[in-house]
Amino acid sequence: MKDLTPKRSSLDPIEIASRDEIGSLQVTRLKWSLRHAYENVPFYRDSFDAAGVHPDDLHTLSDLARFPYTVKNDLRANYPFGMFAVPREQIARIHASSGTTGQPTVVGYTRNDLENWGAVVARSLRAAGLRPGDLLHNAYGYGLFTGGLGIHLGADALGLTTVPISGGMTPRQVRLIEDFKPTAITVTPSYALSILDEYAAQGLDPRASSLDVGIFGAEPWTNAMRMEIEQAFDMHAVDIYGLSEVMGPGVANECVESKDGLHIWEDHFFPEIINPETGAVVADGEQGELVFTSLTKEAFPIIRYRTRDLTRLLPGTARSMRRMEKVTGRSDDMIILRGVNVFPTQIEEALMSTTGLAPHFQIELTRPDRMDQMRILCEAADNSIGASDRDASAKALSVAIKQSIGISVFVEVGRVGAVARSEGKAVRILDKRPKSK
Ligand code: DLL
Repeated sequence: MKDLTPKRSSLDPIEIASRDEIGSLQVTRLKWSLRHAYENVPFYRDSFDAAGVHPDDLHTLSDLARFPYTVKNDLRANYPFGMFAVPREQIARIHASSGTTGQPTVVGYTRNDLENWGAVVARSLRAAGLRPGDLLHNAYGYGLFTGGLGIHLGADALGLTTVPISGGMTPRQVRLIEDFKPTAITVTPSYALSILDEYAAQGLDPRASSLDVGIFGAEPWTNAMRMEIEQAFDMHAVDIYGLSEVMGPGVANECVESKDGLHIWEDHFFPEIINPETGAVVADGEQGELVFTSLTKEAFPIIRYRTRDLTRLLPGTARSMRRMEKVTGRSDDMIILRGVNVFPTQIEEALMSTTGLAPHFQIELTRPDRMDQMRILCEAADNSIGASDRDASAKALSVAIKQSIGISVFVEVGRVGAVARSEGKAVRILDKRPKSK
């Protein structure tokens, strides 16, 4: 793999500024953001008033803990434009979450917001090893989802040549990678695996492709998956994180030279980790739920937003800004199986350590006889693997899961193609348990 470490002189000065400098910028910006939200969004005025706090009460970063949290339901309750802090005419762009569970969540950006978004995504792509003139194959979905258009903004800001292919039509993805010879691909890790399958289907060698780096996010993925993808494509695989409510992709990104967690672009997004049960802020280094406050957003300021993503904060390494560890999962995706907490990422890790299996999987939950059961649907690495070897792999995986997580599960290993493929975010959990009333 190529050394893609960016030149220090190409970084934004704030990326390598002292902690004092970053902290004082954050205090100044936080004061602005709290006031902006309070004065322009009735929801924030009401919620601050109800909590008995005022933007003037913030003097240091730790004072932020006195302010109330914002949750997804607050955004839903203010559908569609109630959380906007500027008149609708000043909104340059609207994105929305797919809203699988009812009301979609709508977010907006002013022109300045789009510029800042482009700047943090450009910073993310540069951290991943890209430089002006590189060719990018952008396979995140374009549309209301922030992935495609968000990456595109950053690619423009960095000066890349962008192929806005979006997700889907997998044979064409391979064709254009082979013909256009991109340096990098931006895509969900699960869709990268579908593209990898298509390489095999076309009898092409992915290691011979032009790709030097893949920038993967929008869903949890493990270091074991990183190794698998890096090995398969002979390229770097780095993690990009973000969420629509806070901006979109580019809230945090891994540096290609260290790959040790994602540096949070703390000059725009202030992170906290809280205990999800008590709501108390926990110290850096401790696991919990990630909470973000925007520092510069005009159209859609977001104060202490509970992301439901579980991780921990770590000190800076390749950059001065703090890192978040790879996300373990969302609290909503945590399965409690007979009293044991399980995340799909733990299943992924066990799967990757078992031989003879492809990296695709789904988790099916059922409740026969009032007891929850978990079935892991996965598939053989290739079709030359016969039924008895597939059974042996199934056994090996259930033993690995029993040993590492402590739960008994059924494993079904099908032939190649048995598991539904993703073109964007993978659906990991099929919950077939009766809905509790
Ligand atoms: O997924 C933004 C994005 C697009 C990030 C492309 C990276 C690349 P949403 O659709 O609002 O936005 O979903 C946000 O996805 O709260 C996490 O649960 C999950 N997520 C995003 N990035 C990662 C990641 C985009 N790198 C939700 N690792 C977040 C784990 C991630 N989970």
